Amino acid sequence: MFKRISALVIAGLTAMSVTACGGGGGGGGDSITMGFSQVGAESGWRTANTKSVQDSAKTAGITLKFSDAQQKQENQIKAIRSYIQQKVDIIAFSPVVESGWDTVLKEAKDAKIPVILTDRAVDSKDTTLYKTFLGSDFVEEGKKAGQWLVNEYKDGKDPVSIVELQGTTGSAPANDRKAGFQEVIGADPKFRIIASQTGDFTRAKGKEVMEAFLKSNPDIDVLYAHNDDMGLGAIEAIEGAGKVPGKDIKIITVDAVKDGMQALADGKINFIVECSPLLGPQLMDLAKKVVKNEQVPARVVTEETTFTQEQAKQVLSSRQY
Ligand code: GYE
Repeated sequence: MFKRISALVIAGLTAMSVTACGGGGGGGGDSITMGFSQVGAESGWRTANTKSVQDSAKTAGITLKFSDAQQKQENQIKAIRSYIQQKVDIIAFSPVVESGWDTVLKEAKDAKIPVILTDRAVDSKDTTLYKTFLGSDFVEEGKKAGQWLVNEYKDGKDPVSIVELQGTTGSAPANDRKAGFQEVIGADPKFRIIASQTGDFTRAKGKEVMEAFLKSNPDIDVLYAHNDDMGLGAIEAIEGAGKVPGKDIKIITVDAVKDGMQALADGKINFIVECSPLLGPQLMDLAKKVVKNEQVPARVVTEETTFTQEQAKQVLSSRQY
């Protein structure tokens, strides 16, 4: 819609919208409407991500239409179709799984509504279906988790039995965090993944699956959980089984949300790979550029670090999420 209006009308509209909302926003009053389809509210990471998107839309003066898909692709497709119908200026979404987006993305393209992928990727061959992808490098995160483990056991020759709690089946972070980890630990046959199952990125599922792992495998050395929430659920299961998390079973997780960092500082988790949910400000900047038809990079990677128990103690009080 935005592009079809002449510059004069845009100037008029801008003046109107600035008056209409009392001149607030502070983002230059571009009068952009963004339709955002969020994955769900499955984890602490997601809650922080939603807040970041909502807060920065406000700051940027972008009108946000927000919907929560409750981890269901069909709900996201419905939301995107409704944004197309409403003729929003731009659509941003975090695809719950990687596959199956071509049809709806083609519909957006035909309607000349640009799309930005945020947080998670799609596996569409046609990369003209979206303008850019903003988010973490999940393979790299998996590698960092693997590198910590390799280093931790560098002097030992005994087999190391690992259980893995995967994220949502078919999601980019689950696929990539598994692949990156596997690539690094695969170089040494002493590392054995003895069980690997999805915990859907939630605490409840993480606990439930870990309970089952503990029942069928008496000698687990390490848990690799694709996010903090599943790791936190698993800690409850481990304690429930009379074992000491962080000691009897070493735990590596991804995200570094406050609760995860607290457990790390308390010695219950051993290592966390950071994944930043604070994508909102960059998303709004990209959206403004895309709507103005300015060039944006095809891929924007979030900068991230890792935390040991000592590092967690130092930064815990200043953690934003
Ligand atoms: O790690 C997990 C969340 O897509 C990076 O989704 C995100 C992941 C995050 O549920 O906690």
